[in-house]
Amino acid sequence: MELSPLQKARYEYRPKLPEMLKDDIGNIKAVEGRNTQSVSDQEEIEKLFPNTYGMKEVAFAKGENHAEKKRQVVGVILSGGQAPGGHNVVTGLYDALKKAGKDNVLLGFKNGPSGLLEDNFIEFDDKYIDCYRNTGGFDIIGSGRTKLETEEQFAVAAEVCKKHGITAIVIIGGDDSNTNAAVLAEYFAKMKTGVQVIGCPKTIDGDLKNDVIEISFGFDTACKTYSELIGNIERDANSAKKYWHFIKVMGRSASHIALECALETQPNVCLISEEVEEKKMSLSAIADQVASSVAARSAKGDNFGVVIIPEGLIEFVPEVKKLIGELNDLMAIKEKEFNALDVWEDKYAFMQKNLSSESFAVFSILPLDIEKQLLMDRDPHGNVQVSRIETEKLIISLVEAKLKKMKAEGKYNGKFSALNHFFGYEGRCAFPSNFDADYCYSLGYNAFMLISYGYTGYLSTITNLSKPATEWKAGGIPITKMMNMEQRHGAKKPVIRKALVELGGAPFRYFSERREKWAVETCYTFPGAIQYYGPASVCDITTKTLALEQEK
Ligand code: FBP
Repeated sequence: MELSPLQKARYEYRPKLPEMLKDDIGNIKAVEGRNTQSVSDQEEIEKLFPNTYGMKEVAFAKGENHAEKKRQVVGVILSGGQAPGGHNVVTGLYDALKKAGKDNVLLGFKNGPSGLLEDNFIEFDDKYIDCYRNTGGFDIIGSGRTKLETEEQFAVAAEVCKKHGITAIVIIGGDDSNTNAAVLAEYFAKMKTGVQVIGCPKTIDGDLKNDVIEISFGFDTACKTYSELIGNIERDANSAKKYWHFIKVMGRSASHIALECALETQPNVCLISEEVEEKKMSLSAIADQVASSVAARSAKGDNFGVVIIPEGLIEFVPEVKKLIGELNDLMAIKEKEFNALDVWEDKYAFMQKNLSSESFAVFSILPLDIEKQLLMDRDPHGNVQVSRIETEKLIISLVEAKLKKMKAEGKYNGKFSALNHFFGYEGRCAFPSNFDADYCYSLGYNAFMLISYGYTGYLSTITNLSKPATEWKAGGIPITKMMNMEQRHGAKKPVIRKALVELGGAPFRYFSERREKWAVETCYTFPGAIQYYGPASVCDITTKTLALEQEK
């Protein structure tokens, strides 16, 4: 494989570890804290996890290692969407495991959780691992979205583990994958397989966070990648002074990415889905908000601007949420009947017949392309795939209609020429920033420490992240601590609570206190490309979201 100069240089980068993990593994001790309980629904969750509920928080510190010494055969799985730094979780895990014992083995299950069920893996060695250090992507073993959730699957997984003498499985995933990791850990404990399960918090979306997970890995790099591009577009807009750019950024549900990009680049408008839901804003109200910025800037002679739109927006607009809910249910029951229809007119008539009159009214005013996108294949959970809906084009068409009306009423007399962009996949496999490279390596290294001390059903945690890496703290938290009961596909299930943008939180407050000015004036800021070499003040900074959340 031919290597780029940066790739070669990044192979040499030595990720920073928290101080307590730097020592010889023989000098790292586990210190147990308080017993834990789930964030809510304690009784129900305790009943569902009799073997793994209520376990203690763990912190690592310098001191004599009192773990039982045994040969470890660990299997690792990358689950769900790619996130920068995933390779470093694997390399950190590998390095710790080999440091603890040369005959320890790391197996990588291929293409996500299905690799475990299909007994499809590779055994890592130094040569293979060294080709993936500090690089983006999940191509070291591939990823996938197969869910590990049924007893039949768990039984197959137990067989595969037994066959290879596997002592622990590390699942690198988001909220759903780590929920499944907890269920698998409980099953392995109940069946006395002796196989431990440890999770690592991954997702660019940033919605796997709580009082013990300060940030999920990949969020930092993905936001910096999108912010670089948005800053470049802002500069282009301010140079040419002739386009309004509508930029959708990824984030399946939560608007953390959109908000962080707005804090980095100060666009004219950034929509926040959680606010749209809270204020029950209709599509028309959203279009009004954008159109008023366009009109105010135009009145000053500025017929250009930048709008950031979170990927999940339309699912938070009450009227569209209702429509999507009905469509998901309809597709779950009548998908075959619908797919048998060839021409659009018949599909449209099918909708008219099967949707409620309110939802059909919303459906019928959407542009044709959006109507078609809403009817595309569902994801494995039966949900609409929002990354494939061109919300940015929908907003442009709604704003165009508003401005036309305003022009007719003599309230606007500018020029509106709009361009659309979608930044999502561009950021998921970028070379991890120094922050993500260090954080991920530490998460993987620390996952091995949890394994060596015999813990199961834990998530690897690295905290104090707004401080330099040497001051970071390493530990573990029982996954059940983060759970509550939620209605999922017609049944109540124990799940890790998804963290949406908090409207009372410091990042949103910072944004909302400034956005009126940004809407009218040109206040753009240009973060530029991620820097890997140079002063720490440029290379090691984390996100504004984390800095604001941890500001005391
Ligand atoms: P994860 O939650 O699995 O990390 O994935 C997040 C994400 O990148 C979302 O932002 C996006 O909506 C989705 O994946 C896209 O999924 P796919 O890769 O299947 O197109």
